[in-house]
Amino acid sequence: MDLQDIIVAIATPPGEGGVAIVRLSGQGCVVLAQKHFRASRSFDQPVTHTLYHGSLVNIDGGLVDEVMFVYMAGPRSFTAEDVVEIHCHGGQQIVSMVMRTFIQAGARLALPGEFSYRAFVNGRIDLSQAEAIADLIHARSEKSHSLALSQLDGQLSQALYSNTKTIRNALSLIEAWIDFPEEELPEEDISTIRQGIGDSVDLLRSMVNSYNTGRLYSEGVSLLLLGKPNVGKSSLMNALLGENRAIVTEIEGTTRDLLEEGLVVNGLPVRLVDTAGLRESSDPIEREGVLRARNRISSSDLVLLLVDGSRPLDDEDFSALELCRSTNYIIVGTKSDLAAKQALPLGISEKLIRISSKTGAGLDLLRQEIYEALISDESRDENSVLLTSQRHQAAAMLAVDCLVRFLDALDQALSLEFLATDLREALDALGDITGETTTEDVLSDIFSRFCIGK
Ligand SMILES: Nc1nc2c(ncn2[C@@H]2O[C@H](COP(=O)(O)OP(=O)(O)OP(=O)(O)O)[C@@H](O)[C@H]2O)c(=O)[nH]1
Ligand SMILES: [Mg+2]
Repeated sequence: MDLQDIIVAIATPPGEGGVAIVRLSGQGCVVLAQKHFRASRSFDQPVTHTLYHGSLVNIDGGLVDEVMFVYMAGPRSFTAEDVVEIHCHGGQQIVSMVMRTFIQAGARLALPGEFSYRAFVNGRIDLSQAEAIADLIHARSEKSHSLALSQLDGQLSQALYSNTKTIRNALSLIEAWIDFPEEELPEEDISTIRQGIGDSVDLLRSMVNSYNTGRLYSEGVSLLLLGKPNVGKSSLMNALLGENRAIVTEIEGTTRDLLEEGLVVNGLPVRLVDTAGLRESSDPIEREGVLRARNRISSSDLVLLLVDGSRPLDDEDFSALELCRSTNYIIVGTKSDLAAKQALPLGISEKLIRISSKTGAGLDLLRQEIYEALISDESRDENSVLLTSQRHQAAAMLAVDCLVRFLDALDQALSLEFLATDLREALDALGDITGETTTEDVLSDIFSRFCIGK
C-alpha cells in the first residue's frame, strides 16, 4: 500500500438510498476535490469540519450531482490525514460517476480497510481499536456493539498498557544488573518483580478466559434444539423468533433439514438451529436429518433438550438425553399448557424448565437460563475487559507462558539474560495485540478482511 496516494472509496453501503458518501484521503485531496466542486457560495479555502453546498462536475465540466462538501484537516480526521467527503444522492449511477470523476482526476481506488490502515499507521488508533471498528460494523446485538465500542474507546489498550508497564519496569530493573555479572539481584528487587509479574499473570489469565464469553458476543452463540419427534422443537423455534418460520404439524418427523435463524437472547447474538426429531427410522430422508442433528451437537455452544411435558418420558427421550451428556445443555419440558400426565423422574424434574410455545409461558425464564448457562458470573461485570478476538487470546496466552517461564527462572536464579529474554518475549506478544510488534503479513491479512471504504 502506497501511503502517499490520494485514495477514494464509497463509504456508504451499495444500493439506493437518500444519501451516499464518497470519501477521499491523503495529502492534496482537498485541492483535487475542490477542482470539481462548484460551491453555491464561493470561497477560497474551505474551513475544516464545515459543510458546503454546491455541485460536483466531471473533468469535462458536466454536472454530476448536487452535493455537500466537507473537508476535515488532518490530524482531526479518521485517517489523521486530510480527508474530503462528498455527500451525493444515493443512486448507483451517481456514485459511480462521482468515483470516476475523482479517479480520472488522479485519486486511486482504496484497498479494503485502507482508511483504517492509514488511521493505524498514522497513530490515530492502535490495532485493537482498528479491529474494533470492524466488530462495531458487524455487531449483531446491543452488547456486541457496546463491547466493540469500549474496545474502540481503548479499554483493552489501557488494560494492556498497565501490564506492559509492569513488565517494562521489571525488565529495566533486570537490565540494570546485567552489566554487573558478579553481583546478584537485590532481594527486595526480586520480591517487587515477583509480585508485579505475578499480578500480571493473574490479569492476563483472566483476559484469556474472558474470550470464552467474548467469543459468544463477537461470533454469536449456536443454540441447538434437540429431542424426539413431536416434542415441540419447531414450535419453540417459532415462539422464540416470534414468527411462523418452521413447519409445525402433529405428524412425527415433520422437520428433516437443519433450519437456522438468527435472533438476540438477552443481549446474546444467537443462531438457533431446529432439527429433525431423534428416532430410529427406515426412511432415508429422515435418517439423514437425524444424522445431521446428531452431528451438530458437539459444535453447539448450548443444547436445548426438549421433552414433551404432557407425556411420560420414554426410551427415545432417555437416549436423546444420553447424547447430550458431554455438552452444555438445558432440559426443557414443553406443552405446559396441557396437564402433566406423569411426574418426571428425579434428577430431571428439578433441572427442567417448563414452557409452553402455545401460550408463551416460561419463555422469559428460558431466555434467562440460556443466558446464565453461557455467561459466567465474573464476566457479567460491566467493567471487566472481554477479549472478543481469537488473535488477541492467542497473544495473551503466549504472554502468560513467557511470564510463567520467567517466574520459574527467577526462582531457579537463572542468568539475568535468560530472565530478560522471557520478559521481552512477553512484551512482544502483547505488542502484537496493539500492533506495535505485528508483522506486515499479519497486518495486511487483518485489514484485507475489512470492507472497501472502511
Ligand atoms: N398444546 C400445545 N401443543 C404444542 C405446543 N408446542 C407444540 N405443540 C404441538 O405439538 C405438535 C408437534 O409440534 P412440532 O413443533 O412440530 O414438534 P417437533 O418437535 O418440531 O416435531 P418434529 O419436527 O416432527 O420432530 C404440534 O401438533 C404442535 O401444535 C405447546 O406448547 N402446547
Ligand atoms: Mg419440527
